[in-house]
Amino acid sequence: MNEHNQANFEAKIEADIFIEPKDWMPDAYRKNLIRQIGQHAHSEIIGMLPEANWLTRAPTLRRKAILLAKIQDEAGHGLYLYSAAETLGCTRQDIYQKLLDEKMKYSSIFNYPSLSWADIGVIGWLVDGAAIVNQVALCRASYGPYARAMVKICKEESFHQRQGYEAVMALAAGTNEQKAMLQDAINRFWWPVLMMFGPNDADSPHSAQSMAWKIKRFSNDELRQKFVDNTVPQVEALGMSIPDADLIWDETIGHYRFGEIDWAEFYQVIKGNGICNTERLAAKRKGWEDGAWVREGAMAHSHKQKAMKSA
Ligand code: FAQ
Repeated sequence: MNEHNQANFEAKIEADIFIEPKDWMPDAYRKNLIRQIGQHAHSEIIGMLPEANWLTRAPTLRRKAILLAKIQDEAGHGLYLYSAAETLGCTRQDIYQKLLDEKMKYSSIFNYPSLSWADIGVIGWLVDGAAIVNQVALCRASYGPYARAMVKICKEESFHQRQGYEAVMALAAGTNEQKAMLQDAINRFWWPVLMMFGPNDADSPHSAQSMAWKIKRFSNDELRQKFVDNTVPQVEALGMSIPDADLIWDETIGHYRFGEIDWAEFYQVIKGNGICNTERLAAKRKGWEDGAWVREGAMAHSHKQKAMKSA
């Protein structure tokens, strides 16, 4: 029976037929998906924090309304992804608790502070830009609920990326002070954004199996390269520079070559030792505790409704 199930699963993967929640799947496939989708969901909601830091200080009402809408979108992305993870048999409460207990990760990028208004433009442009490159590939992930969630998320991320670029274009066309603020934000975010794609392929423990299962369609290095190739011309169009002395266009391969990422920094950040790790988790723990009365109220309401229906 198990052999038949395994063969059926492999045939679907081979034929690019989505695996759906009620289909048989290997335990390791399920576990790996809960890990990746859960961490992805956590990233979306932790990612709200650096942007929320600037909500009260957005320079105009228009910028504030856009930022508010973007942050709400990120909450929505978290909800789609927690729901997708739940279709695999975990509970939202369990994986959320694992985030709070530091047993599950979230994207390294959100452990860097948002120090200036330019950071908000750069987060929309570069962070969402990197997220799109990664997530467009995930629209064809082999697990149906994950792939479908990604389609809607990518549409919204495209809006985020465009609004970010529009915000940095305004700064790039502004005063010398505004230009300097933008350059400083690019300098601080460039390398952490490249780290979003994960370790080099040779050091990525999950990649080979995730590629074989078609959860990942492109490797970490392939997606990072695609992001660099897409983004360098955008930086040039702004009249800004990239903080990488080794960055050059290589005509022979048709790609940019770029310098070595500081992997020691990356591993420190994902171990919990980044600039903002403690602050981010403290904010989430406080939110969870402060929201206890809402959960209790919702449960009491639900019990009351059930009792009324069965009466
Ligand atoms: N940060 O073997 P691999 C966004 C971990 S959404 C932290 O290569 P994998 C939208 C990895 O989990 C951004 N940890 O792993 C937004 C694993 O640890 P584990 C989030 C990282 O899974 C914008 C270990 O290292 N996007 O930004 C990172 O095959 C603005 C070994 O790595 C996603 O999550 C990292 N950067 O590949 C929101 C996309 N990289 O689990 C708000 C979905 C690696 O063994 C504001 N995820 N690790 O303890 C993926 O595509 C993959 O999970 C990768 C990593 C590519 C991130």
